[in-house]
Parts: sequence; C-alpha cells; structure tokens
Amino acid sequence: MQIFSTPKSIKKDSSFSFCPGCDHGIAVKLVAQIIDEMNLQDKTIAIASSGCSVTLYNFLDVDCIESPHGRACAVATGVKRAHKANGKEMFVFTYQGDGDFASIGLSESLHSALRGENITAICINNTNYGMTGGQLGPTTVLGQITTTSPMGRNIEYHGFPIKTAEHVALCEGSAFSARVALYDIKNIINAKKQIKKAFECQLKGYGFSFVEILSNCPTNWKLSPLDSHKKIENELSKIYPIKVFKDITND
Ligand SMILES: Cc1ncc(C[n+]2csc(CCOP(=O)(O)OP(=O)(O)O)c2C)c(N)n1
Repeated sequence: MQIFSTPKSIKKDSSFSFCPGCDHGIAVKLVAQIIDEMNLQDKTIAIASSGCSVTLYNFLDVDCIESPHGRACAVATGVKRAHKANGKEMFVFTYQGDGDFASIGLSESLHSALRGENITAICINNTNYGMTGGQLGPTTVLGQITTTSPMGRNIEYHGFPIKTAEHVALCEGSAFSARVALYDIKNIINAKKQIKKAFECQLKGYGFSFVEILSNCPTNWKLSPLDSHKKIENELSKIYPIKVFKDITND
C-alpha cells in the first residue's frame, strides 16, 4: 500500500497552507492517493466549504467547488444529481470540518444521509472551529477549553458534543459510516482503507457514505504535534471510538 510517495492528483506547484503538524496534510494526501489508485481524477468533483478545508483546490488536482459554510452536502447533492440528469456519472465528495458538517450544516448533512444521496462526505473532526481561532464547536468534548469556553465545556451551559459517525450510521439512507484517526501509521493505513471503502460505496451506487477523521489541531489546542497525537490516542479516541459503525457491503 502506497503511503509516502506524492500522488499525481496533488498539485506539484503548490504547498500545503495548513499549520505545521496538522493532520489535514495527511488526510488530503490519503484522499489523493485513493483518487489515483481508483483512477478517479478525471471524474471527481470535490466540494470544500469554509474552514481549514477551504483551500483544498490549491492542493488537489481535481475539479473543486467552494461551498458556503455548512452547505457542502447540499452542493454535492446538486452537483451529483445535475450531472446524472445529463447522463454523466461523476464522483462527488465533500471535504469539510466538524463545525461545517455537524453544526451550521447539520441539517444538510443528515438529510443527505437520510435521502441516501449517492455522495461521500469526509469530515475532519478537530473538536473546534479551527480556522476562526479555536471556538467551541459541536464536537468540543466536555471540559475542553476553547476561546469561547474558557472554563471548559460544561453540560448545563453548552450541552453534549455530537458523535457524527454514530448519527450518520442511524440514518436509513446511509451505506457506510466510519470514524478513523491519523495519530500513527496503523491508524493512517486503516484510515486509507475506510476512505477507500466509502468511495467504493458511491461507485457501486449504494448511497451516502461517510468518514469522520478524528484529527489534531496543534495551534488551537496549544500542543506540539506529538502531544496532540497523544491526546487523540489517550483521550479523544476513548470518547470518539475509532470504528466502522455501518457498512452495508458487509451485511
Ligand atoms: C455563514 C457563515 N458563518 C460563519 C462563517 C465564519 N466561519 C468560517 S470558518 C468557520 C469555522 C469552521 O470550523 P470547522 O467547520 O470546524 O472547520 P475547521 O476550520 O476547524 O477545519 C466559521 C465559523 C462563515 N464563513 N460563513
């Protein structure tokens, strides 16, 4: 399995603008490798929205659309359906943050899953609104300090965080839902496997497929990349289990 070489669907003349040590770099590279391996480059349309994912078009050498904040799944739905109506089967996936997918875009996301839209959504869960400076997001865990929860998230004031992969799995129109992480090689290899499965679901026409990538945010967590990965391994993956929650191809 190819892990370290540069995929041909990564633009050669650009460099990542993510913060040093951020898992976005690994996630984008894995997606690009899979696009290469599945020979999808010419039929892919990627939808990225507001947040750290917004500059995807700078790195990924496929057709990209930048959607308004939270509307990635809605835009993906329109793109997929419009091409299909014109006799073209395009490969359409979203690449979005957890605030995008599960807060401002929760309705668009879950209704796409409920409708069984034949698209794939990739959600980078870094437990905060990363790009705007580390505010509390829908996935911020209890006790977590953010710029808008300086005393830590508490149930009475902020409510509970959302577990997106579990929610998507409950939607009857979803075909595949998994949570993966990128804190070590074993998990990176598993992440690649699950993203590939999600893509295969769409190619086979099975309906909505989803991968939540539990990711770090060294800048806003105020941790070194190494310590941020330890936090995912030792704390966050206990709250957000790394698991395949639904895979209708295995049923
Ligand atoms: C309608 C709208 N509301 C708010 C914003 C401001 N905004 C831009 S990015 C962002 C947070 C993104 O957080 P998340 O989706 O979790 O992605 P991350 O940056 O953490 O990858 C917000 C609130 C916006 N661009 N559009």
